[in-house]
Amino acid sequence: MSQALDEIKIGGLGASRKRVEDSRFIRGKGNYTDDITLPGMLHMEILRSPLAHARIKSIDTSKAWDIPGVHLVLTGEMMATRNLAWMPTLSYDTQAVLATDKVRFQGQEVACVIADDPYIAKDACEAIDVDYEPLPVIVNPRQAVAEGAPVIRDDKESQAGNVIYDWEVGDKAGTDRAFEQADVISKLQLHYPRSHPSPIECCGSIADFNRATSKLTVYMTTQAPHIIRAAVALVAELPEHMIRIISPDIGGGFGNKVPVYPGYVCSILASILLERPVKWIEDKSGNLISTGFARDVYLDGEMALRRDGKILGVRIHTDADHGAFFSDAQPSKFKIGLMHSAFAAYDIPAAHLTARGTYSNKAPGGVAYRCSFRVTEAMFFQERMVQAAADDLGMDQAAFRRMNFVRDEDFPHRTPFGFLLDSGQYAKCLDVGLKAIDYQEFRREQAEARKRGRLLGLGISTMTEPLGAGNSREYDILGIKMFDSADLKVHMTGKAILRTGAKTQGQGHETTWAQIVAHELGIPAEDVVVEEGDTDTAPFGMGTYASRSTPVAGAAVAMVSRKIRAKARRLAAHLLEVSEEDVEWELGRFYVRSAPDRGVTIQECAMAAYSNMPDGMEPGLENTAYYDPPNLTWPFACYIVTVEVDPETGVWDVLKMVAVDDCGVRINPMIVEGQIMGGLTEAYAMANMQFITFDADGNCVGSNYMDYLLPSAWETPGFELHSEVVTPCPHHPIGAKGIGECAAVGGPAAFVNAVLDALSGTGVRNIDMPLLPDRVWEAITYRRDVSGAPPVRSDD
Ligand code: MCN
Ligand code: CUM
Repeated sequence: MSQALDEIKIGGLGASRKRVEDSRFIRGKGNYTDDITLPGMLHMEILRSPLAHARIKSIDTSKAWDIPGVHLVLTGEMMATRNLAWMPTLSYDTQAVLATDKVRFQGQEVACVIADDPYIAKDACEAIDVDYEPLPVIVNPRQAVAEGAPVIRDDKESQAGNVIYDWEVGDKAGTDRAFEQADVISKLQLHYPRSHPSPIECCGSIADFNRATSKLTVYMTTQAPHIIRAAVALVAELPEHMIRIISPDIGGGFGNKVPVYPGYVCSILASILLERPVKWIEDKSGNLISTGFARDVYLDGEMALRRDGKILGVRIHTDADHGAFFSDAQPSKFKIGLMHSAFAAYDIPAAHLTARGTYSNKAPGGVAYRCSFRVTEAMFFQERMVQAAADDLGMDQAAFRRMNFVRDEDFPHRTPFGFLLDSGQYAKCLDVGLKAIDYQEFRREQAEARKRGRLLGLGISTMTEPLGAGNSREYDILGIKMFDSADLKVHMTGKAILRTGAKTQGQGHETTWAQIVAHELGIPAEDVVVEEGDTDTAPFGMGTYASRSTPVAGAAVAMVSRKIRAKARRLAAHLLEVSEEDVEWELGRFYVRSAPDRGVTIQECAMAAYSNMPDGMEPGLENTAYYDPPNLTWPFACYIVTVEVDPETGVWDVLKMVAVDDCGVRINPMIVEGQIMGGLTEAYAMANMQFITFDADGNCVGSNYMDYLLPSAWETPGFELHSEVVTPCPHHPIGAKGIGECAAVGGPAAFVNAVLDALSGTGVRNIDMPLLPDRVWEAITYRRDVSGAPPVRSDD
């Protein structure tokens, strides 16, 4: 007689449980870095360079020191005396903390003032006199490698020009052969513009050095607190056990809060020097102009095709503009992130990728913005290229994809670049999408509308994405292996606290991790409190990015719960006075196999762990699991958009968008849908309106919300989501795959493909994002491709 609990009722796997964190967020009771005030706290502001490239002739801080309420003025020269003027980046480069010799991008940190309040500090920044000698400016890779180009990184002895790396992966000879055999060769070139994660909360930190205890506590906006602790220990040469990093509530990260920024370092040094807490909170333009840029790559590819539509091979070349410092957070084996995940969803015999990275006079870029290390660029190019190739062959978009997909029976599938795809049902996802958009009917309407001069278009984007950075054999950041952890303590009354090495920034870990515990142990989710982000209490982990939390930390949550269950089983056997082999488990309860009525609940086992354990058993019911995943997880998505383009104005409207996401088992379907809708909104923004670029002088266009547009509910189209395709991840303990970035990665190509489909027959192959009305209008009117690469043309 089964007494198993109803999993959905206890908030287990598959329950659309309301987010527990929202009860504080929607009441305005969140605890963000800027909400924290410590006794005696001072405030720091940063002086930034107005110029993109200039030699610093002198910095006069005397007037700033004279302002009442100013406690400290930091310059690069002072930082240098402590060996802190430069810091290492996550890609084995160096980055200026405060400029000493030159400024290398507009918005670069030049000096800091620490004062009684932020207003005094800001005024004092303005009182600092910096004498700059302007230098020629580089804003794109073409200029970077031009003859006679100024060397941006003349601080590095080994650096002759502006090239950071030349890198390649894949099979060159095999790919060349594929091209020799091709009936048709299809080509495409485009620029994926710089974009910015732009979380609502800017970056910030409060450093609190206590001389009496020698302990440094830093509250800060970081997605990876343990990595920061290691970085502070190594850079500032402080003992690691005397450093405590606390990431409180984070108002959105989206990748912006992975890197180490100069502001963090300066606030730490200031607190050490002044022996008082020092708070730095970035302002919006500081955030937009200097932190966490993504993309900015030029992609140039070609596809070898057989007449019947079979893809024989692909070549891709990327030119990446990294800005003044190469600071990408990415696995150290790869120079251009996981760009070589491009075309993974398609069964392609041969592929070759070359990549060149260059410096420019722009803020350090290459941070992943809602993308697992350059996957966004890879999938965007893939889906634009696939559309172009189908068009060149005169083939149907959907049929071309279906013909080339990796088939269900071919998993695990090795891509030509070496990734191992775990599982998927690609054709099924596509079919669900085509049905939902009513594909044949739309094509008929489109042809009808054409006759009357109306431009309708349909864009498809289908992709699989590598999510969940680990396994430790292949993935590391600065040599630190990528795994993650969970620590579960079950108290005697059966309530529990769970901590992981991940760090939620809005994804809802406090809700979903408890659901995994509920699924594994039958402890109701509401009885499990989840805590992340404090290095003094959380087990070591690599943090949250690359949608790695569910694939790695989430797996650790399942594994630690299973360890707890194993001990609880021994306690149950003791309580039931039978041997362990005679004990069976059902959700929340152990029972005697031969007498199912005789059982004990997990809560009774918890009580026994503290009050009635068998002789020789270690008391308590706690454990920790470190999880090193065997592979990445490979979710699949099919996004289809229909649009109407106004030929008079170039304005385009979304008629309908459908999204079919297969992320394996969904822990919390409502949260997954929220992740998809948020990602599609960002995808729409990138395709339609977001514009961070640079004029010829290196002035950043888009350092404010008048120029860099965030879509509101008013602009954002409706999305129709489909969840019927579920391919459990074969190597994840609960079958889940990551989802946090899929829609932002796969979405943009669907919009762009739709607009270009509306323009089919005009000869226009490409319009660079964002597809602003004037660009679309120009393409329609002059029947030519439109590039958005900097310098922006208005300043040509
Ligand atoms: N989930 C689930 N079932 C699955 C997969 C995920 O229920 N099969 C749930 C997870 O438990 C988690 C959420 O969905 O609550 C996202 O999970 P996952 O895909 O593991 O991604 P992460 O938690 O690692 O989040 C990182 C990802 C990244 S890298 C960016 S960038 C991004 C994103 O999440 N930044 C975000 N989504 C964001 N959402 C918000 N609100 N704020 C951000 O800063
Ligand atoms: Cu890639 S942006 Mo997220 O990985 O934090």
